[in-house]
Parts: sequence; structure tokens; C-alpha cells
Amino acid sequence: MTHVQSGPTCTQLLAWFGADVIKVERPGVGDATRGQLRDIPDVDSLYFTMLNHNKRSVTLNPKTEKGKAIFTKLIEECDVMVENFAPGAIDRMGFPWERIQEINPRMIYASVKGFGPGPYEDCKVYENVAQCTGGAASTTGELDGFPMVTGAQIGDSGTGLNLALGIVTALFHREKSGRGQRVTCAMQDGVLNLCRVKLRDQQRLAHGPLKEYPQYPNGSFGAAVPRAGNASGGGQPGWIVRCKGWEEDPDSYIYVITQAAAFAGLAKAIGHEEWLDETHEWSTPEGRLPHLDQVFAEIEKWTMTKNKFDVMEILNPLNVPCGPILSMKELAEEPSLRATGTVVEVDHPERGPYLTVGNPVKLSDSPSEVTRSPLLGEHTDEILSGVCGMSADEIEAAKAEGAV
Ligand code: CAO
Repeated sequence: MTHVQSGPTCTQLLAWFGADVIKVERPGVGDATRGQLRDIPDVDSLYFTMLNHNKRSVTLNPKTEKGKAIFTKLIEECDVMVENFAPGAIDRMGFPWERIQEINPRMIYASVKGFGPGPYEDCKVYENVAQCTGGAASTTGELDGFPMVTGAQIGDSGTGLNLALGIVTALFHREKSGRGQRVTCAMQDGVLNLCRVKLRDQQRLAHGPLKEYPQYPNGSFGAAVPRAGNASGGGQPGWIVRCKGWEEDPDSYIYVITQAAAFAGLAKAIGHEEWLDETHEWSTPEGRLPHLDQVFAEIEKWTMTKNKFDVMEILNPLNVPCGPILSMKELAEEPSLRATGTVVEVDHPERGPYLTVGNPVKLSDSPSEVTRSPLLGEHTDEILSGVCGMSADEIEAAKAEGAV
């Protein structure tokens, strides 16, 4: 019972781990994302295909009488029910948690909502709302600029991953207790969890300026953790610096971290051995903190003479943590990601081959094979007969009634 992104992320991951995932979709309509952001007319969008691999699709309207009976049978037969509709939607279909437990006490019932209990519990929520209400937007962006959302779908996909872990834990608990339970994840909570370090800094702020932030020592701090551009904000200062060709290539940059243990190698590599002389103010991490903008400006003078891969090649053996800014094009074409199944080419009967992101979790004995997403209702008949035990006549009658 999942749609859009957060719920389907969770169930796709479970499918990759081997679950038989049955996607229940509204007859004739399906998950709204089938038709959103379409690149090819009348063909399931990449938005849909990339979130619904390895699943079977059944169409079913639990708001009809026959549909309720079939849905009840599915609850009896299945281990886990996952949903991320608007608050109360499943209750309005006639299936509150109490009823689900009555039907199947072993059922694990898992939901994503925008907010947990509180003033906003009834709100509908999409990705960026979660980023804004979970602390990410307030702490992301240029120093004096707007709050900023990130391209990584930390609210949707991030919360879907949390839900999958909750479900697996509840299944493990059920092995011992014999009982199912309710698993809930709020997107606001999921984003705040990922922003943990910013809540850390909020509390550190009470004891003085945040010396790893670019506002120190020349800028000022207010009452809340500020946006800090590309500062790492952590114990090892980092920044994005330009590389050769940045004028034409918007991704010709690299993130360089001036980890204390590797600073000597970095200073030597960029021709500033004098920084290491103990009389030099920058020879210690503390001494460098008030001058980080100058330190990175000097590093950048060097990186601008090389492309981002050459910089990586030189600094990596020196244990200097760094990361070239890789574009989606570069990631799509990267052979090592293809080799590990992180980027996978999948064939689809209507759209042909396309690229997707495979399982980021690798198990040595249980590799994931990515198979295409189902067409709307592709498995309706086989699920109604195979899982729900319905005869061909009963299936026809349910279709005639618009229940499936
Ligand atoms: N048969 C019949 N009706 C169905 C159905 C089916 N198989 N599946 C869903 N529906 C109905 C629901 O019952 C609901 O009807 P009611 O409003 O009458 O109860 C209706 O479809 C619409 O569901 P919705 O309100 O969830 O959909 P929406 O497009 O208006 O809102 C969203 C989308 C994402 C904002 C909302 O679902 C939401 O807030 N979900 C929780 C948070 C979440 O997961 N957000 C992430 C979204 S992106 O990952």
C-alpha cells in the first residue's frame, strides 16, 4: 500500500532482500508516479520504475465490498503491510490497526507519515517539507543565503530506509514473541536524525563560537546554528575547491579535508613545507582554525592547476581524504559502480533499457538481482488465485464490480 517515494523505497529494499512484495494499486489508476515526470508518452515513468523493482502489482479497491473481502484475505496471508498514504487514509478504508490485529495478530503494520504525534500529525508531507521541518534546510546553504534543500532525498528515501529496518526488527521480534507490531516512521524525525550533528552544534553554541564554521573569527553567530556553506563543521576542516577547467565544467571541483594526521603530506604536496615549521602559526590544527579561509585559498591555488581526478590521485596515497564532485553523468558511466550492481541496466517491455540504482547494501550470501517494475495490475489474476485462493469466476465477478 505504498506510493510515491518513501514507502516504495522501503518495499523495494525488502524485495531486494528477497521479500515477495505485492504492490496494491487503485484499479485503472495505480501509483500516481506511474504518470508523473514521463519522458515517453503512455509508458511508466522512470520515477515509478526506479522505485518499484522486484515487486508484483495487484489492482484492488478496498473501499468496495468485494475489495474489502480480498484485502482482508491479503492481511491474513501476508507478513507485513506497508503504507504511506495521508494520515487516516487506511483507517477510512475500514482497516485501523485494531482491525488489522484482529484479522492477523502476527501482522507487522508499518507506516510513513510526515510528522509524529503533535500539532502537525494530520498534514500531508513531501520531501522538501520534511527537509525544511527536520532541520536540514535551516543548516544548509550559503552563509548569508536562503535556507537550502539538498538533492539527496533524505526525507523520502531516507525515511523509507528507516522503515525497512523497523520492519526487519519487528519480524525478528515476531520470531521470538509470535506477535506482530506497529512500526511508524515520521519524515521529520528521519531528517532530524540525519541532522544530529547540527543539534550537537546548537548546544556547543551556548559555550562560545563554533570555531570550525566559516563565520569564525570574522563573522558573527546568532541564536541558532548557522548555514556554513561547504564547511565540514566537524573535527577535521574541509571545503570545496576549484580544479582546472572549472570555468567551463560546473563539476570541476573537489572536496579536500585537512585532516590533522595527513596535513604534513598535504602541505608538502602543494609546496608549502614551511607551514610545518613549528614556529609557523598554521603548524597546528588550533592555529589553523582562525585562518581556514586562507588555508583553503592556498590549497585551491594548487588544485586549480590540476583536474579533479589528478588531485585525487596525488592526495589519496598521502591519506588526505578528498572527493571529486562527480556528476550524475559520470556516476552513470562509472564502470566500478556497474560492476558492483550499484548502477544497473534494466530492461522494460514498454520503455526498453534504462539505468537504475541497485541495492546499496551488499550481502555476501544473498546478492540482490534487480528485476523490472510491474505493469499496472500485471499480477492481479495470479495473486487473487495464488495468494487469496479465488476461483476464475470469483475473479471475474470482482473485476465486473470494479473491486480489482
Ligand atoms: N483504492 C482506492 N482508493 C485508494 C487506493 C486504492 N487502492 N489507494 C489509495 N487510495 C485513496 C486513499 O484512500 C485516499 O483517499 P481518501 O483521501 O478518501 O482517504 C486517496 O487515495 C489519496 O491518498 P493520499 O491522500 O495519500 O494521496 P495524496 O496524493 O493526496 O497525498 C502524500 C500524497 C504523499 C502527500 C500523502 O500520501 C502523504 O502525506 N503521505 C504520508 C507521507 C509520505 O509518505 N510522504 C512522502 C511522499 S513521497 O515519498
